[in-house]
Order: sequence, then structure tokens, then C-alpha cells
Amino acid sequence: MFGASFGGTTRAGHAGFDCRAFKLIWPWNGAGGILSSNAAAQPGFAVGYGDAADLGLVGQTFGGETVEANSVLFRLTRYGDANLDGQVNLGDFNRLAANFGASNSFWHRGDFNYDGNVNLSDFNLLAANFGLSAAGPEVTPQDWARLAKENDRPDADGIFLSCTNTRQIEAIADIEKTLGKPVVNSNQAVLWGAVKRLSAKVGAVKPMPQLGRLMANLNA
Ligand SMILES: [Ca+2]
Ligand SMILES: [Ca+2]
Repeated sequence: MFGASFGGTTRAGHAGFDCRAFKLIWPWNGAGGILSSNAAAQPGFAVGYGDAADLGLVGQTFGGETVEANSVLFRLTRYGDANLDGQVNLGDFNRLAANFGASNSFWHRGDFNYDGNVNLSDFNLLAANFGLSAAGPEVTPQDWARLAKENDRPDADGIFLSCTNTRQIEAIADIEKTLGKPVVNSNQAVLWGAVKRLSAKVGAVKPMPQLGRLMANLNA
């Protein structure tokens, strides 16, 4: 439960979310809500929300305005952006990991599919966007795949794609299939390390071969 501040009026209650409609529902009156056609139109995007105090943002600037106490913040962002800073990275993973296994939880604590639970479903949403920003890079996975193939050499045992705010991770499996060599990317490597930490809490993690060979052998 948390308070929501709209137009100076603070309310409290559990928020529900209609994932398909991207509509936030406030059950205390059963009416109204927050709609986002932008989130509905962009794969990987959603309306993130969070308690300003929990996020340490009271008194800070958010969306161009100073955040008041007892506020709930909303942002069109990528799945996995727990702290609403527009990036999906280790800061968000740490929030998810700290609340892993919790029920009656919230977006800012790692519940990215709005079911109240923080579990592998939420981790998978975060993993799919790991290293990406809400602004979104313009270089496509196809561009990265083409670049890797153009720069491959016979004496190279593998390919390393550096830097984080890219969509390289989406190109890894394609490059590996084409070149027959392992491909490692910054986001993927950090994610691999994060999964290793998480496995202490959840045991075996389902392999994610769509993110490359490294992520296909998570329990080795
Ligand atoms: Ca973030
Ligand atoms: Ca969840």
C-alpha cells in the first residue's frame, strides 16, 4: 500500500494494473486510471511506478518537477526500470534481487508484470531490456550483427561487443549462428553475473539461449 498524490490530493490504496490496456486502476473508487497508448504501442515499454520516498527521490527533480513527499511517480519506461531513471541496469537488478520472492510488491521493488509477486517472470522482463535506456538507441540489432560479421577474422576465437546502452544483446545469437563462434557483450556478461547471484535464491535458472551461448549455460 502506498499513497498517490494527484493535483495536491493524496490518496492511499493498492494499485491494480491492466497489462493489456496499460491502464492503472485505483480500486478504491473503481473508476478512472492512467492510460498510455505509448506503452501499448512500443514492445518492451510499460508504465513504471514507484513510491518517491522508497526511491529516494523526495526533493529531487523528476520529469522536470520537484518531487513532494508522499508522492507516487509514474514514467513511460522499459520493463525492468525499477528506479525510474530511464535505464535498465544493475541498480534495478539490485532492487529486484533485494525483494526476490516477495508478494504484495510493486514495480519499484521489482514487480514488472504487475501481479504483486517478484519472481523469475519479472527477472526475465528485466533481462530482456538489460543495458537499454528508455530513449532507445537507434542502431538496430541487425546493424550490430552486420558490423560483427564484417570485422570477423579467421584467427579470432570469439567476438566481444563492448558498451551497454546498445541493442547488441539482441544480435548475439544471430552472430553466433552465422560465425560459429561465441559472442560476449557487456550487458550479457553483467547479466550472467547477476543470474549467478540470483541462483543462490532460486536454484536452477531457465537457460536463455536467445541471449547467446553464455546465457545458455547458466547452471554449469
Ligand atoms: Ca533504472
Ligand atoms: Ca511480478
